[in-house]
Amino acid sequence: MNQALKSWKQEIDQCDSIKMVEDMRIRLLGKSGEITQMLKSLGSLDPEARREKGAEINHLKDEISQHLEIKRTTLSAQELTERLAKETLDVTLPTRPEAFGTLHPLTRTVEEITSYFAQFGFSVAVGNDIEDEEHNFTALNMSEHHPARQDHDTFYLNAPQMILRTHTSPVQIRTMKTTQPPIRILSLGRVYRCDFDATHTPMFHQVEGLVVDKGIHMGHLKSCITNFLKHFFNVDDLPMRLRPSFFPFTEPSAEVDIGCSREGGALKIGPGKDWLEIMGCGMVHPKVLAYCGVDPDIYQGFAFGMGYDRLSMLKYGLPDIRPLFEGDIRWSKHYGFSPFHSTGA
Ligand code: 2U9
Repeated sequence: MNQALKSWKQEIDQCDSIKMVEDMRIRLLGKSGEITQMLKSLGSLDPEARREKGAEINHLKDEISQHLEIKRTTLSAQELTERLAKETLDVTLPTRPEAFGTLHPLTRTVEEITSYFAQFGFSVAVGNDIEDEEHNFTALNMSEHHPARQDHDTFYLNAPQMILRTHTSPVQIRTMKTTQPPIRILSLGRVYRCDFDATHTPMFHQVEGLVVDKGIHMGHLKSCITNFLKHFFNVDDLPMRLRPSFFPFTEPSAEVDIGCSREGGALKIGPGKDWLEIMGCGMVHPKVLAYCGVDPDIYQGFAFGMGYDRLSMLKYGLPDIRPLFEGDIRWSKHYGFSPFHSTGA
C-alpha cells in the first residue's frame, strides 16, 4: 500500500495543469476510482481484517486527497501569476475615438443641478415611478375629488390605487414621513402625464427641492432659487420675478420667471424685454407637513419644482424635446458631452 501511495504521489507531482489534477482525482477517488474500489472491496473481509484494512485505505485516501489539494492550490497560483504577466494592460494607451460615448444632456443637467445643491447640504432622494394615489395626491392636499387631480392627466395602472407618478413629490412625502427635520433634499427623475404634442411628451423629467427646518420663510426660498438660476444659466445679473400662483401643496405659491430677450428669433437668457416662466415654488402647505407627521407650529418648509428637459433645452439650445428620448446616436454625438468635462459647480 505504501508503494501505491508513493507512486500515486509521484504521478500527482508530475501533473502540470489543474485539469490533470482533476483527472487524477477522478481516477483515484471518483465513483469507480481505484481507492473507491478498494474501499468497496472491504465488504468481503471478516470484521477484524475489515477494520484494519479499512483504516489503512482511509489513511491512503486522506493522504491522496491532501496531496491533490496542495497540487491544485500550487497550480492555480502559478496559473494566476502567468495570466497576470500575460494580460497586463497599458493604461497609458490612448482610447479609440470611435469607442467614445457621450453624456446625454439630461445626465449633464442632473449632474450640474445636484452638484450645485450638494454644496448647501442637499442630498438626492429617489423613489419609484410606480406610486399609489395616497402619496401622489392625497398627502399633497389633493383629496379624492380635488380638481387638480384631473389636471395631472394621470396614467392609471391595472391595480387599485396604483398610478405612474405625475410628479416627484411623493418622494418628499416619503422622506418627511421617515426623517426628522432638518431636511434638505432634491428628488428627481421621470414623471408621467397622458399628454403628447409639440411641447409635451407623456414621460418627462422633474427636479424638486425641499427644505424643512425651524424658521424657514419665503426669503430663504427666494435667495435659494435666485442663486441657483444665476449659477445654472451662468448669468450674474439675471432678472427674476415671483408671480403669485396656486398649487394645492404650497401656500403661498409662486411661479418664477427669468428675464430673456428674443432678438432675430433667437432666445437669450438674461436682461431683456421679455420674461420666461421657468419653475414653480412655495412654502410647504401646513396640511402637507402635518400629514407627514411634521408639526407645522414648529417647522416650516419651502419647495420648488421644475421640468429639467426644458431647462436643458434652454441652456444647450436644443430645438425639439422629442429627440431627447429617441436614442439616435448621431444626435447624441452632436448634443452630448464628454464624460471627462467638469460640471463646474
Ligand atoms: C412637497 C411639498 C411641496 C413642489 C413644487 C412646483 C411648485 C411646480 C412644476 C414645475 C414645472 C411641475 O414640471 S412642472 O410642470 N412644479 O411648479 N413644484 S412647488 O412642491 C412640493 C413638493 C413636495 C412635499
